Amino acid sequence: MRSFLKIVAAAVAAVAIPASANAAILLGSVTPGTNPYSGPTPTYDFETATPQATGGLITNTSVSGVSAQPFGSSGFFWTVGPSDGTPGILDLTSFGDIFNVSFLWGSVDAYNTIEFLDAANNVLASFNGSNIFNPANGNQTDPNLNPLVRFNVTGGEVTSLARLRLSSTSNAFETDNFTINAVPEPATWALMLLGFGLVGFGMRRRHKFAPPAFA
Ligand SMILES: [Ca+2]
Ligand SMILES: [Ca+2]
Repeated sequence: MRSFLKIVAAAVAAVAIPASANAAILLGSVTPGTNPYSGPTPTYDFETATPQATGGLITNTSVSGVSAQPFGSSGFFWTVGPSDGTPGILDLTSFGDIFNVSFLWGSVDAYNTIEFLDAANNVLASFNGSNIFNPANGNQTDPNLNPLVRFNVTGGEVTSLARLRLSSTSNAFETDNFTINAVPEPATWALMLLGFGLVGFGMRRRHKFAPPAFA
């Protein structure tokens, strides 16, 4: 049991990454989109109720001049803009440490903005469509303008990132297939460690009360 506790202590120490002076949220990669989508298995594909996403509109219908389903997206997608509502918020507080976030950004426009916020709505990082591709002209079929974008989270932002805020001053900022690479929040960790502890205790008990062997 003592060695088990040592392992748990080491694991907890490994998870507790100290804040870095270079803490940042950086654009990690922009991968031209494919049809059908071929990125990581999404955390949120909007095919079921997604209460984590508020504002904007979750729809499966493109509307000319308002919003277009991202190239490679299937079913429902999330659109943010003057016609559908802006901003849109994706709540990430059910996650603990977050290491990266990726999603399908459809018909990238220069006037699309994504902000990474902490729990007090301080802006940790901000990117617009021109940071993704130039010219960001909203083309609805060009893979370069319908890419899988991935943002890497480092340092203290790993723990402080609480939500995404998508906004667009014209129609529209369309997305699908958000993938959140994270570990469970601390309360969930505590439950998991308790579970491991109970398993270990059960194994000890079984060992202790094993019937004596006769030779
Ligand atoms: Ca979808
Ligand atoms: Ca667009």
